[in-house]
Amino acid sequence: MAEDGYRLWLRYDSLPKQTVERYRPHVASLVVQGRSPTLAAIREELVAGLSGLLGTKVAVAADLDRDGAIIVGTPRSSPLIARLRLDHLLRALGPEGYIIRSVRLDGRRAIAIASDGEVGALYGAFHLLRLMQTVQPLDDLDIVERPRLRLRILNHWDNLDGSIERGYAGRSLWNWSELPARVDQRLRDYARACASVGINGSVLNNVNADARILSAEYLRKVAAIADAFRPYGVRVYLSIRFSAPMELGGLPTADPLDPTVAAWWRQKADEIYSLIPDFGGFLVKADSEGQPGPRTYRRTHADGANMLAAALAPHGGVVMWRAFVYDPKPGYDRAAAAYDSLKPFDGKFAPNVLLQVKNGPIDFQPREPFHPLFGAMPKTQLMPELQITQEYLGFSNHLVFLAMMWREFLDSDTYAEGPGSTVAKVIDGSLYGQRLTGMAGVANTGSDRNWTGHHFAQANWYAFGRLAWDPNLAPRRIAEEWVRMTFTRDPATAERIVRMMLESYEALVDYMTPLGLHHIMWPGHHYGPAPWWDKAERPDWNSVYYHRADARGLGFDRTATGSDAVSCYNPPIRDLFANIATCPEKFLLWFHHVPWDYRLLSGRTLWDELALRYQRGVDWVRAARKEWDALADRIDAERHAEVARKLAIQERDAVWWRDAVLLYFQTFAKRPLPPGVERPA
Ligand code: GCW
Repeated sequence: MAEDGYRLWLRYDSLPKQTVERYRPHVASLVVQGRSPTLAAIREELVAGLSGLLGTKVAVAADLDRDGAIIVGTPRSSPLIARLRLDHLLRALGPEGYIIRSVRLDGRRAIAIASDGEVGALYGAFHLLRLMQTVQPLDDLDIVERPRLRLRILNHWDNLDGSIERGYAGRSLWNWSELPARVDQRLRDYARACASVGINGSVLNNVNADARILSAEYLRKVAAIADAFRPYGVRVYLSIRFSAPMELGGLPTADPLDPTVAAWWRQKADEIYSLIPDFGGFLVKADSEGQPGPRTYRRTHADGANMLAAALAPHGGVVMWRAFVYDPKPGYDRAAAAYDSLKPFDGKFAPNVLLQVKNGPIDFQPREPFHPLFGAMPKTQLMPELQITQEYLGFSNHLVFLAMMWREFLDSDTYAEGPGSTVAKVIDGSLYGQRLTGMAGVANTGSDRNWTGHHFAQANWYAFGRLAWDPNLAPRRIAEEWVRMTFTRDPATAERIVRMMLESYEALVDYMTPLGLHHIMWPGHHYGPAPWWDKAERPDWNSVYYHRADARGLGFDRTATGSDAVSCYNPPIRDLFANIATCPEKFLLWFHHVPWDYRLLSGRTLWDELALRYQRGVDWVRAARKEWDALADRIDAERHAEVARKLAIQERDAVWWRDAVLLYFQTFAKRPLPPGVERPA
């Protein structure tokens, strides 16, 4: 089999002989009673997985006829599962939760995978396969799982012409011209991959939405995709264009308080649900970067969101209203813009609305402090939006394991209700009892054979799913699982790759935007450095707006002497950020304009430290290349070579970043590069 990466982490290549011997008594047959598309998917996955891993075809039985069966299902689908009397517990875990337990039935040993819902049973099946793929013991299993967040959703920024905004792995997976007549097999594999990590929703189209997605013609295509995803528990959602009633419906207005507009949306919702009974809902980018919205009619975000929510509510759909709004006005700081526009609406959104907020207040930078809205809207259902695709992080050319960034974000303490009010607790409902919870990730998938362009970018798709399932998971654990499933089961080799992944995030921050720098990428495409950029149509699309370098120093003063955006945070974190002496150095230039000779914790001046960080980033990439080269005989040749070629690009880019940024800032700092920092060639 060509190792082209198509199988992602769902590679079921045979285990070493000893392991097979150990597993065989536990996996003698498979009993999935009942009939439904999801039960069929469970059977298919387990037959492929178990047969592949054990190297012999697993027996499929109708009943418990021997020792060592795997029985899977719900109390309703499977009389065997019903006999375990787990109903009470299963109901408490919900239709997506599951139990995997070693049991005895009629004196026979078995492993039961039980859930109150068929999709939960499917998740349990993937969990069992993961145990085997990562060579865990199967004796005395007693696993109880349930997702901590309800909506675990990929956002595809896919356009109807097949291009993908910020997509670096080929074209869209949705072939609109073939649909609905032909549904690519790949869509099923996409849904399998999503289900294997618990992702249960997919927004198919770009938030910069084309109104035509809601036309009758496209809805039929969308319905065909929904049919393909349904067995795997992946619901379909759509991004809508707020002005669609005008563009599609021919109405003279899209005013959310106009009854004809509301009626148009209600009818549209009815039409959608008649085709897709389990349709998830709408994602909305309104009044942002030129997109239409309620503001045109002097209406508010709440007016807009609630009107759409009312259309979806009778069908159980939700509205994910994006908080990515930032309109320049005099004295404005983009880092406070969304906070200023949305905080006043806390408590004003309908029960089926979630406010979808990016992790940081600017825009998916390599490192940002958490978005202050997470500590400011106790009466609003907040849902973070993470970016899996690496718009500002080297596209699909750089190896960077994003779970590290997401962990930092989720662990951030908002202090909204005193210490320990972490973002994770805000969004999982434990702090405010938020009922509808969720997490969105802007997808990095495309038509490339390996789905994500870089083999290691698959790990970010995987990590997003795992963290949406459980926002408390440790990046190390996620990386270990993924590496063992995807690259190697050899513990020593796996450990070396895991270490690379865990270090990669800080290294990328070092060579791109250390010490709190941000948004100094090339304008438009956002690849590579352009700290000098000052020609954009809006000031806040210029690099110079963000770094504010001058003869005195570097960084954006967001304290009271500057924009005061720091006051969006709660005390004491606000005061910690606001004080240059206590501000974590990773956010120093985010909150402060710092003199070039200011001493950092290392005892070095800002200028020297900055230069050394860039060098450290470059050094890491060089070391990573060596480390990867040393693994050549442990990884299949094809994937090894492909990753090696990407690492070479990463080194080129790290050097480019270091040289461009340092040479540019040196024109202000007028200081020599410290020893240990290479002179640009
Ligand atoms: O990150 C920025 C991107 C835009 C994107 C926008 C958004 C979809 O540069 O391409 O548009 O954010 O999140 O709406």
